[in-house]
Amino acid sequence: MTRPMPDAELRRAADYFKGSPRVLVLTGAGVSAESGVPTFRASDGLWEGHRIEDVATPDGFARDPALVWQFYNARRANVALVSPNPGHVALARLEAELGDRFLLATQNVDGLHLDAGSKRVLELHGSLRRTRCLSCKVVADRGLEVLANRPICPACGGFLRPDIVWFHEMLPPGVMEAAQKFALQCDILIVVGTSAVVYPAAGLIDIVRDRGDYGGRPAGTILEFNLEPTAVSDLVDVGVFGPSGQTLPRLLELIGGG
Ligand code: BJW
Repeated sequence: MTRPMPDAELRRAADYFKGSPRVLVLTGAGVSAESGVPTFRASDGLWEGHRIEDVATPDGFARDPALVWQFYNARRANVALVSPNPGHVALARLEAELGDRFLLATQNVDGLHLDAGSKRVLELHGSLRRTRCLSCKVVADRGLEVLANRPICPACGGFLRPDIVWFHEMLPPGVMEAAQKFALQCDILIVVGTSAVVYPAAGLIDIVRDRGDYGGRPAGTILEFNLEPTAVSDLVDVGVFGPSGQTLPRLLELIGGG
C-alpha cells in the first residue's frame, strides 16, 4: 500500500533550514533498506537465522571465525549487487549545499553514502569492504571481492577479521569524538532510518537535546526520518514518517537544494 507523502511535516522540517544551518546527520540501516540491504531488527532482518552473539561479538568470532566470515561474505555479496537510493543521493546533495557545515555519521557498514558521493562521512561501525589483520593490524580495503571463509593477510600470513565494530568493542579512535564535537555545535540533527537503540551512536541524540543543561549551546533541532515511530520519536521536533528514499529527496526539494 502506498502512503501519502507527509508533506505538512516535511514543510515544518524544511523551515529549519533557513540561513545555512550546521547539520549533523545520523543514519542507520533504514536509509539503505530501499537499496535492498536488510535492516537488523525487522522480523526478516539481518540477524535472521543467527544469534547476535554468534556473528557480531568478538567472542562469537573467537568461537567460530568461519561462521562469522560466512555471514559477512554473504553481506558483502549482497552489497555488491545494490546501489545508493535517492535518500543517499539527497544527503550527498545536502552536503554539496552546506560544505563544512555538514557532517554525516553513519552506523552502516555498506559504504553506500560514499558511493552516492558523500565525502564528509564518519563510519562509526567500520566498513564491510575493509579487513583488519589480527597479527600485523594492517587495515586493507578489499572492496567487495569474494574472500575465503578464513582469509589470510597477504602481508604477514596472519588471520583477517572484518573491520567492523562488534558489540562490546570500542569504536575506531577519533571517529565518535569527531561526531560528538559536531553534535555540540550543530543547529540541526537529522536522524534517519535507525531504531536508535545502539550506543554510543544513539548518544548523539542525547547530546544535541541535552547540551544546554551542561552549559553548552541550547538544544539543537532534531528531525527524525523513519518508516515508523521509534524509541526517540517523543524527543524530536519533527517526525517525518515514510520511506527515506522518498522523504529525503522531497525535503531537499522544499529547501531548494533538489
Ligand atoms: C526505515 C526504512 C526506510 C526501515 N526509510 N526508515 C549505553 C547504554 C546501553 C548499552 C550500551 C551503552 N553503551 C554501550 C552499550 C552496549 C552496546 C549497546 O549499545 N547495546 C544496546 C543494543 C543495548 N554497544 C556497544 O557494545 C558498542 N561499543 C561500545 O559501547 O564500546 C564501549 C564498551 C567497551 C567494552 C565493553 C562495553 C562497552 C558497539 C556497538 C556496535 C554495534 N554494531 C552493530 C553490528 C556491526 C555492524 C554490522 O555488522 O553491520 O551495528 S549492531 C547493529 O545495530 C549494527 C547497526 O549499525 C546498529 C544499529 O542498528 P540500526 O541501524 O538502527 O538498524 P535497526 O534494524 O535497528 O533499525 C532500522 C530502522 O530503520 C528501523 O527503525 C526501521 O523502522 C527503519 N526503516 N526501512 C526509513 N525505507
